Amino acid sequence: MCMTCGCGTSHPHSHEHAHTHEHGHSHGYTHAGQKGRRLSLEQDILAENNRYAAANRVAWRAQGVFALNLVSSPGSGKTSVLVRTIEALRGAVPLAVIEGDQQTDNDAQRIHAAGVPAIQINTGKGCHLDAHAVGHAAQDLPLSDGGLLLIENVGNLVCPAAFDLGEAHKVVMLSVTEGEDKPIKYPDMFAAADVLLLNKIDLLPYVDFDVAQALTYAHRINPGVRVFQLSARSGEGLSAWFDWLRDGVDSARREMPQQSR
Ligand SMILES: Nc1nc2c(ncn2[C@@H]2O[C@H](COP(=O)(O)OP(=O)(O)OP(=O)(O)O)[C@@H](O)[C@H]2O)c(=O)[nH]1
Ligand SMILES: [Mg+2]
Repeated sequence: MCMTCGCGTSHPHSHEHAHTHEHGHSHGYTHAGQKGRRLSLEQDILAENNRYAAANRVAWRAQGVFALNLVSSPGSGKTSVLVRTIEALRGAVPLAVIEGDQQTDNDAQRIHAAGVPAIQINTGKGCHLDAHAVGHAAQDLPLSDGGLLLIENVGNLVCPAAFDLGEAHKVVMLSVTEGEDKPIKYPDMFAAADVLLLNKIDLLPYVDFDVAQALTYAHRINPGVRVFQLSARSGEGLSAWFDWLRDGVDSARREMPQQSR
């Protein structure tokens, strides 16, 4: 079990054991003695994840691969935007996708149907991808140098914030059906992301969602976050997102070390 977020992820080489209380009931607080142990386990797990993430980052930089980690709550439209992105860039940019979900390979099938190689990582009880599993999946994917690697994380606005996968950028998605207060309720995720995709803007006439307020909250948490307002349904706003992706791919290719070319 992952002690960092309390989920059921089995992190490689972590050796923590379930602790049972003799009085046989669970409660929401931690005994003082356990607190130090829990903190050090969290640090170990994150440090180990960071080592794998650093190795992924080195490998992807050497290959000129532009890697993005897409995060949001369940159902914001991550896969829908990925399918639209594939339809727009396929043929012009080498593409591959890693899909994270607790169960099913539904999303990987949607990506395959769009004509791009995809690997599904099922996390079981885990609520986020980790750098070790993603590194292995990336090695198994056919992706040419200078390509775009899109990683869809498990739908969850909390746990994926702490786990670097080696990506160039975290991209957080918020849809207009979720409420404008999400950036201040889940600040870690919005602080960790370089890009915010505000999706489902086709629904704005039908929902109470204050775009200006949402963006004020997002910029309060993360003043530098880059925002794209878009709709995977209508296509509105997608071209600016595609341009940003093309620029990122071009930069990753330019920064590729000479000896790897
Ligand atoms: N109206 C509207 N619906 C959308 C849009 N984008 C996605 N949807 C719908 O939202 C639902 C969820 O979309 P997905 O793409 O599966 O969302 P997801 O974030 O990948 O979901 P998980 O992988 O389960 O976290 C589907 O019914 C989509 O058709 C959009 O821009 N507008
Ligand atoms: Mg999805």
